[in-house]
Amino acid sequence: MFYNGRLMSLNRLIDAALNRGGEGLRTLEDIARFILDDIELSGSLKGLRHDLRVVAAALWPAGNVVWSRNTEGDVGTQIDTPTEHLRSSLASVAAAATRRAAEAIRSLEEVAKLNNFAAASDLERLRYRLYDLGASVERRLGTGSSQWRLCLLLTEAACQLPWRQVLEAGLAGGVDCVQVREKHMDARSMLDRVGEVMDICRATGVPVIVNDRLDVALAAGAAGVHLGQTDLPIGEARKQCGRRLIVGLSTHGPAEAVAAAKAGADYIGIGPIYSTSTKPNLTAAGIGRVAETLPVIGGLPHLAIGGITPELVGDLRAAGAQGIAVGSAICGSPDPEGVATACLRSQSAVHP
Ligand code: 3NM
Repeated sequence: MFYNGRLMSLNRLIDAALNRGGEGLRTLEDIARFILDDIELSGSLKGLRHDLRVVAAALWPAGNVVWSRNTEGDVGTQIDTPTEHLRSSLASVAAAATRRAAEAIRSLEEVAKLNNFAAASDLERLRYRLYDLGASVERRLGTGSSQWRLCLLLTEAACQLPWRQVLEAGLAGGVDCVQVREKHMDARSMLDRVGEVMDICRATGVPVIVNDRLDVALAAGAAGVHLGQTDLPIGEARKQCGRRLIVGLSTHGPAEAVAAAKAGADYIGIGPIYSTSTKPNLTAAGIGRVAETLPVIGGLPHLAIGGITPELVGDLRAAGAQGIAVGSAICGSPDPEGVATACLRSQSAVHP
């Protein structure tokens, strides 16, 4: 065995790539194991980590590789990218871990081509396995839609005060999601409006969802889009936005709710619970709509919707609703903050 400068450098590359690959895989494995509680998925990731080690050990004896380690002399340890420390959700942590491991395996693959083409193909297969497993972890995590407690449906025409004031008051009152719902705005105005709403929400971390308009949600970089039953089907929307957006769907009864869950909705609206001037053509289903829907959606995040006022929240909570979406009661009030606070207080009063 001889060591010249070039071989040492190659060993350093292999050592660094193996470490990076192992770290990425370990991150995915830990998410599958501790967050998702998915033994099968974490087992598959562990198997992949093991197989990577086996292929690498046959190609490059571990002793030589570690012997060449030179962290202090590694120029790469000083390179930082602006996004390296920013992760907006666990799904983006998983995506970054997949990327990291895939890049590492790709480096090893290229180097393996120097002397062992069969091993390079083995590494390529491992990389494809990684893509599938990484995608499974991301799918299982969803896009980060959580179970919101109070979503403000923001419509300018429904506001008694200027809409910005309503939004700020709603946020002060504890709204944890905002849906921009402007049915009659053209795309350009909608894009501007969503951008302004996002600016106001930014400091609070409250996500902004765009009603109906997938194109506007994507262009604005919003957190999500809320679709109705006659809008694009979820599968079609996903073709355009992948897991970049939270995708919510309005449902009116258990059958639509089950279909929404199967189609991969991140959350659903359950409505209309009470009659509402916001959607006068819909017949109120009553509190039973919540009771009949929750058992069939397997814990999917949801928002009860339709004519909800603070006085009605206690009943909804008692029926099991974890979250509500409120439009006219907040927008139409001279005290939007007070209404939002009262809604949240009623939720907590029933189920502390
Ligand atoms: N969707 P408000 S009910 C926008 O059942 C909307 O899908 C509904 O607003 C549905 O709080 C509804 O003003 C109106 O009644 C909700």
